[in-house]
Amino acid sequence: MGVLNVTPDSFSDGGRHLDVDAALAHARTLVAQGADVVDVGGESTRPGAARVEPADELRRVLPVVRQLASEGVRVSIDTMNASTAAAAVEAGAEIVNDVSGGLADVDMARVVAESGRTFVAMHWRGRLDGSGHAPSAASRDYDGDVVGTVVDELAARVDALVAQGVDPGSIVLDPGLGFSKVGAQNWQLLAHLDVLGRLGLPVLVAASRKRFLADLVPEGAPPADRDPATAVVSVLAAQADVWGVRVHDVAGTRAALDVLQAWTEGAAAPRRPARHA
Ligand code: PMM
Repeated sequence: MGVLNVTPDSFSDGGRHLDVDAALAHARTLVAQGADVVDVGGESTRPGAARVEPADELRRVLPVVRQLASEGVRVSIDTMNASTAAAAVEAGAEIVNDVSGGLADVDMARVVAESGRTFVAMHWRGRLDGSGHAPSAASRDYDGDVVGTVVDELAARVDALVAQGVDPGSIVLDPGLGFSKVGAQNWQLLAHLDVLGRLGLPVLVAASRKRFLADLVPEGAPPADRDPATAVVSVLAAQADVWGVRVHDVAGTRAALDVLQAWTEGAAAPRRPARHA
């Protein structure tokens, strides 16, 4: 899954048309590099980021979603707003990706249930204080077991979504790396993806360029310098049998996954019996 952020700071080349054209060009590059899905988002969810009016979000993402879908690209809409999700699905989006897992908008579950689309439900303890995204320090308290707690909270989310009519077969779970988690907690979640997998639903991993990878590169390095680390996470996540990885650098992750594929085929190739074990 390639990330396409259609926010003012991502394609800041002036007029709307240029923005849409630049977004489409980037999306096509992601597909050419091997993305199976393009995840289109119009609201930054970084801590401290201001909320975006649903109407503004929709203006940003809808032309992009519609055009990409018409070109046969599999589109995911990254939104916490049910109205945006509904319009994007109408325009051809096949996946709804909600970092709040349906918690931020009471109408999201209904929209997803009615659409029958795949729903990515991320683990979220976010707090929206009216003006923006404001995670509290308390939201990072997992009583000593981040893995068990996140899995329990996602299981409860699945139950609530299903009770609201969402087909359990359409749900993909995401541990929410970087959202109300400190560095080490992200690594614990990654190292125990199997525990999340025991809920029996597909898993999406979205580690790309996140803060917790910054410790692995020289201090002050730009976020794109986290791409090699992201690609390694993608390989390890693939080995843990996840459904998908959401990344900015599709080319790097694709190459890394191709290595894993070739390696796996090498391992499976027949050999003459018993010269070297
Ligand atoms: N992270 C961001 C945005 N959307 N969606 C899912 N499912 N999981 C995530 O962890 C996630 C997301 C953070 O913003 P970015 O676009 O800068 O990566």
